[in-house]
Amino acid sequence: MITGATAGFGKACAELFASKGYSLVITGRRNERLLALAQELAMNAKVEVITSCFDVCDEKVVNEAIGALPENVQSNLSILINNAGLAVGRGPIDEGLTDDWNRMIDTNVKGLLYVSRAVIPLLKRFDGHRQIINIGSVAGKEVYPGGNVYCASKFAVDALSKAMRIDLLPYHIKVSNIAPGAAETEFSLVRFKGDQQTADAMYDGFEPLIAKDIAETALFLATRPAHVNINDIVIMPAAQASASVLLRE
Ligand code: NDP
Ligand code: 8X3
Repeated sequence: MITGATAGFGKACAELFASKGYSLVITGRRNERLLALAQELAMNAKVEVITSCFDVCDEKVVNEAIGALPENVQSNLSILINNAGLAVGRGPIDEGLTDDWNRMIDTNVKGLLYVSRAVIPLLKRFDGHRQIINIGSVAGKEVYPGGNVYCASKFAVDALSKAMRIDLLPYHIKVSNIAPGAAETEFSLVRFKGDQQTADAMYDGFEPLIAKDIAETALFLATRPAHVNINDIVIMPAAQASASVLLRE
């Protein structure tokens, strides 16, 4: 199951995992994108693809959507990629908007929790490789100017990855955290509320990561031998040395 499969990392994960023969549950809020992707994957990769359209922020809807998955899917769910997330706004903390703060905390922290709690019982049922891959961020490792609440939400993902690894150890559920640096997806367009020029400027003068880089990382984590878990991986553009140090040429 991949949350946020309608764009960016989630979509690239869906494409790569399907190409390797994984059946998928793809989720997101934009149903037309989910349906188009499911059709494309089913045609090209010939795997079973189920779409489940829901907002991760809505606890009741999350529980209903996961509860409504077909029985054969519920009993065969082996990997959850907690990818759905966003930044909204970037600026000094005292100028922050409550609505932006709520959207980031509700999606990146509470949404990840709601989905995980609903899916973990299914992972426990699966007889085989069980794993949760959380998409954190370099913003969950270091803070940067104007990153405040987004960084806090990703620090929470980092903490939850560590906590899940402890709590789920008895159930042989591997837990991994991927912390990417700057990657060109729809992320900045969402962050800057549709301002394409500002979004594009984020990637000026250097070569950012692309979504496929993260999908390949997720696949690597999911295909380690049974006795190996990669706990945490920070993956950056070669031109980025830390959250706020970029070589723009
Ligand atoms: P995109 O904006 O391209 O994709 C985000 C995905 O999350 C979309 O599929 C969107 O689907 C989904 N999503 C957002 N909010 C919700 C919601 N409330 N309910 C369900 N799905 C939701 O961004 P990325 O692919 O870049 O981001 C993916 C993850 O990677 C995020 O957690 C982000 O914080 C993280 N990240 C991104 C980096 C970057 O530089 N791009 C770097 C480090 C981490 P829909 O709108 O259809 O609901
Ligand atoms: C997204 C990367 O550096 O814009 O998590 O916060 S950054």
